[in-house]
Amino acid sequence: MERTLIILKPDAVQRGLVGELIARFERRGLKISALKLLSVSPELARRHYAEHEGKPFFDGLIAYIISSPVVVMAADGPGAIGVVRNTVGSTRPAEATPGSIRADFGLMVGRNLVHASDSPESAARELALWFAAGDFAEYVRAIDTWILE
Ligand code: D4T
Repeated sequence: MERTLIILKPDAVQRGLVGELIARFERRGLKISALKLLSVSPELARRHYAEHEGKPFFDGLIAYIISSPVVVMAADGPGAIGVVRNTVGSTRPAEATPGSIRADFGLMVGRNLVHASDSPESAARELALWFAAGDFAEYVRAIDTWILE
């Protein structure tokens, strides 16, 4: 079972899409193991996006992510990291596959609604950045036998 980090970015919160986007992950069969809404500090934003420091879009990216609260969650499931990336769609909404979140709700790369970890290493780093160990709920869903073989 894998665990991945998902951030519903400020545009998702401001546009009232939080419930609809979480529902997509739930309907896929993923299990929420942590969930919170918070205002992001510039320090946390810079640490999260450290790999992009120095790139031309970095300052705009930080300004965007701290501009309004975000909803951050951990989702569990077999192959969860890849499954969530596919559910979210390509970085540039204009190139995303119809049916993915970014294609269905977005137009521009700087307003692409959702972040999702892109590898096991990123997931481990990002989960530790956004959550404390005690934030995760370990539980069984009665419905799991109808989702997991
Ligand atoms: P995130 O990290 O937000 O899930 O997006 P991706 O994983 O899909 O894409 P990324 O790391 O390559 O980019 C991070 C973040 O930067 C914004 N961005 C990216 C941008 O504003 N302009 C650009 O040219 C690129 C490449 C969008 C996502």
